[in-house]
Amino acid sequence: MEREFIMIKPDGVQRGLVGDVVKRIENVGFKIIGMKLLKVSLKQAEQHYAIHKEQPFYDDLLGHITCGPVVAMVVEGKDAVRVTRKIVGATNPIDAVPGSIRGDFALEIGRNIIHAGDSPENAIYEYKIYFNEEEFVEYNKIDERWLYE
Ligand code: D4T
Repeated sequence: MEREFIMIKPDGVQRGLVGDVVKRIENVGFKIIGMKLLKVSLKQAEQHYAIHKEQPFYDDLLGHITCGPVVAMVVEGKDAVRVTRKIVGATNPIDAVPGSIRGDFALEIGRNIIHAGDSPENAIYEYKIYFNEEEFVEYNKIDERWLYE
């Protein structure tokens, strides 16, 4: 099973959207194996967004992700990265289709509610910034035999 890293950003937490986001991730059948509320440190933010270091929006990105609590999650499931990215929707909410999280809840690219790893490798890189392997809880979900052939 693939793992995906998801973060509900400070705008999502402040707007009371934690439940809506988690519901959509659970609905599709993914298993939550790690979940925490935390305030991202500058060091964590720099690691997380290292790839965007040269971008003009980098400072705003760091400022926003560190400005208040976030909810960090790791989920497991079949094609977890590709499916989560579909549930999340396009980076710019203008392009995110209705029915996706960003399409339904966001208007601006710098306030797009949620982050999700864009490849299995990046998801692992990112969740290691926020979680130790020992924090993950392995268990069987009762619907697994009905979700998977
Ligand atoms: P994240 O990483 O938040 O899941 O977003 P995406 O994977 O969908 O998009 P991204 O890495 O290209 O962008 C990271 C983050 O930067 C913000 N952003 C992006 C911004 O504020 N202005 C911009 O022009 C771009 C391209 C939004 C998401």
